[in-house]
Amino acid sequence: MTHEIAVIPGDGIGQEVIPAAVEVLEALDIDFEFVEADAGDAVLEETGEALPQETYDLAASADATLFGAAGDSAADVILPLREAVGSFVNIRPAKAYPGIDAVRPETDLVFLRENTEGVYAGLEDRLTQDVSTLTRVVTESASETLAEFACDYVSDADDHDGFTIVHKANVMRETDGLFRDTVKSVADDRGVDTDEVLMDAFATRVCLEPEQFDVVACPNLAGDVLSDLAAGLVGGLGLLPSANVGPERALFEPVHGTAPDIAGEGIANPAATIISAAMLLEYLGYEDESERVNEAVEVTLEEGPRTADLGGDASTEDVPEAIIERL
Ligand code: GGG
Repeated sequence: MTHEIAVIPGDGIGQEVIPAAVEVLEALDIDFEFVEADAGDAVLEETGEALPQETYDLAASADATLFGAAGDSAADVILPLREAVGSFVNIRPAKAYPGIDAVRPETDLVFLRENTEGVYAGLEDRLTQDVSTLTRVVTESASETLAEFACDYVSDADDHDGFTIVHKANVMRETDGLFRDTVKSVADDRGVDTDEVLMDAFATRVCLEPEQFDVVACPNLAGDVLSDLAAGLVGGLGLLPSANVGPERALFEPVHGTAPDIAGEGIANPAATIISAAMLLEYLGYEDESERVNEAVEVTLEEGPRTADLGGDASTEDVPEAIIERL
């Protein structure tokens, strides 16, 4: 059976890390049809549209999507693309790898980030020259959907013992109050253990003792920010993959953005995108291939070649070559 994979490199280093991940996927004996499409700042400048309709339609119909990075037009690119695949959760694992210099080598976390609402609902206004506003949306239904997913996620694997609800319900009483109460109530009904931590306290505690945490369910912005913080604990953003999962489709992307400071130099670390491709393989049912890619990435991170962000001098292209040799 052929799987259609939408490939959307986006801006900046997305143009470099996506071909590296596609190269690894092509090296596997799987019937993939890759269909490339444009999105982002460059296409916005050319056509006046950051996300052409055909790119949206492709993501909405492909079996899975591999996305690179969004720049200034992120709100008009990645948010609608997540909507195109119906994604309700952004899974962001953050773990330290053997041989990589990490601030906290004991880190092994998975963020389950609500992916449709919160402050990313797009409800912003400029009322006067002096005043701008943003409406934060939290619904019981989206919180329930995330909670059901979190319960399934921790129940499906042997190595998770419940999850942590991260919120700021002591200040955002209505919105995060609803989020916390709904997630807790679903977990209680399902017999899944939870604890809860205020998001500011979480930021400190995860830096000091990341081993206290495992699976974290949180609102949209908190998940975006706290996973970047966790990247700092494990060796940088070049190591964090993600999956935007919906009921029937999913989109996979590195957590990092466009990295304009190094874009075009051929030195970007493709590891996060290749690990995202391994998540895509698992999602489509290719568990063995996914494991093989993850193992080859781990060996390559440990033994090299490594890009400059990890202390090496390899080019972006050197990395998939080494991974493919080790598959
Ligand atoms: N590949 C990740 C990416 O493009 N990040 C840019 C960004 O601003 N993302 C916001 C988000 O993940 O919600």
